[in-house]
Amino acid sequence: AGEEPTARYDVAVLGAGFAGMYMLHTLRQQGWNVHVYETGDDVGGTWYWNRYPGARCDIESLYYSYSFDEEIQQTWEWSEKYAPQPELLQYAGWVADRLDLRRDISFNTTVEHAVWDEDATEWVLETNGGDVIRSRYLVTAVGCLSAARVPDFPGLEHYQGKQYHTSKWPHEGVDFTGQRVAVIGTGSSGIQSIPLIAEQASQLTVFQRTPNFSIPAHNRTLDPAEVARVKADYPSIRAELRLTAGGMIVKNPPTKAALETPEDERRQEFDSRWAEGGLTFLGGFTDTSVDETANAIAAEYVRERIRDIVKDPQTADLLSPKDYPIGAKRLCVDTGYYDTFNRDHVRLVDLRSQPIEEITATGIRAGDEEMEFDAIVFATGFDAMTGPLLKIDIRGVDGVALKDKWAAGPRTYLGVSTAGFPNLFMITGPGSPSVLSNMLVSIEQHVEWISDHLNHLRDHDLQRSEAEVPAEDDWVQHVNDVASVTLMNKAASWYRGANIPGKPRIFMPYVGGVGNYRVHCQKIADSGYQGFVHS
Ligand code: NA7
Repeated sequence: AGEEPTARYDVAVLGAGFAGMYMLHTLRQQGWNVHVYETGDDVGGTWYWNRYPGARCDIESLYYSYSFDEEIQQTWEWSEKYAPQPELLQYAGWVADRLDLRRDISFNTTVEHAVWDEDATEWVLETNGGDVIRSRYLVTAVGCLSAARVPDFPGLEHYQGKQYHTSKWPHEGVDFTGQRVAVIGTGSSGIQSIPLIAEQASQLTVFQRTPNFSIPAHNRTLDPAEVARVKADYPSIRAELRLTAGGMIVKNPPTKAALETPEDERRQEFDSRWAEGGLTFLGGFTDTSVDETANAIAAEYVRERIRDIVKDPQTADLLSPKDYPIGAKRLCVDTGYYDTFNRDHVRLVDLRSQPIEEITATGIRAGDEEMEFDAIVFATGFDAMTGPLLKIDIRGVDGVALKDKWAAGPRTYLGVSTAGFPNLFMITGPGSPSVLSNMLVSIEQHVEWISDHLNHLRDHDLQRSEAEVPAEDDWVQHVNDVASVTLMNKAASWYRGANIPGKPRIFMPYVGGVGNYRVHCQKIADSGYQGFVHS
């Protein structure tokens, strides 16, 4: 810590995705000396990394976009209902140009260590290039799904073919024409990429451990009249979104319970939501996310649709989730996923009956069967929420490592700070709604709340802010309590760390809704930041 720093800032921000970009802009406008460190060679975060075929947002583009700048939201033109990855990346770049963000971002730079220096009331950061940076405040904008994970299949190192992880996709793209391709994993990334990989591959084998519920996207080009209507009404729509549960527009929000609705009417409701498509499929009834019987009715409806689409009954059955409630994992949104399994050159391998024993030099041995592949695509997900933070060696008061403090699961106050780590603020951290919401809504709220907090400190001539343990304990308890009244705890999901062997099983995001969360955070701010010690 005695080393001469390469640079000194008021605020260092880690990550130049939508969160880091807005954090930089906001603080810079408010007169802070702020700098961003980004591993990639440009802005965009999630949309910079996830370049696999079919990568697309599952929130409608008109709402998955910044709302803080009227000119930005009026000027940018979205082409489709659900924006494809290249367009989202282009949007991020365009915003960075307009706001001249890149001049305060160091690209190709990863902060590997962040050590709190109590005497100086500063963070001391060290990058992969060996630069040492001192900053009073540290804001993480590292995302929730950015620590990619390839399971350690035996023999992986011997494989001679090409291998890809969906979130580390080559920038030049991949041509699978004429190749025998394996895709391992059937989460959103698998479900979006499989139909497109099938278009090219001569043979496609999908390795599924757990089937997901997927709802058709019914993606389409946006109708200019609809865009004009939304844009004319943006301020009020955005204000409304901020107070919803998920930061999404739910058409005809639910007024009735599925269990109290006659069967034909219930079916009509599901039919119309299926025809509309997308994440709000479960938005028809008040009880599907809390009542197991109501939930089972919705789940059976989707299984029926799968049986309608997939011609081979055994494949249809394997693709049908049966052992967890619908919605307990984020719904997938697809274009032609189930139908892809009707193609002669596409095969589904069920890992429950035929587990992967080994990756060989030429392919995969599953059960007793040895298969050859020219390429393996790992659509195996992420070490979610805590992974991106714990990749960084963060040490707080008395040198305590964040990974040790969180050994039994993440503990935060409001999802934004953690006791023992003063002047560290997390955007979309564990304990915040983040991954359960429209990320842009969550990001804007966090950025504004954090900057208000920093401005409060500056205005009162204070330099140090730390969450108190009792406030943190209460928040962790509250996050658990609200999760336990839903059915969200009933699936082995990455929300609970269940995809990573040995990771503590704690429900990480806050299910109370972005609206309630926002009101609560505002109350804390208005109280002069109750639960924080300022000095
Ligand atoms: P997900 O949703 O975590 O999906 C990962 C998939 O990989 C899932 O089907 C997993 O099966 C499978 N997986 C993980 N580990 C293994 C092993 N060891 N063997 C076989 N299969 C495995 O990640 P995505 O990238 O698809 O999507 C992440 C989020 O991005 C998504 O929720 C949206 O919010 C956007 P499992 O279910 O664990 O049995």
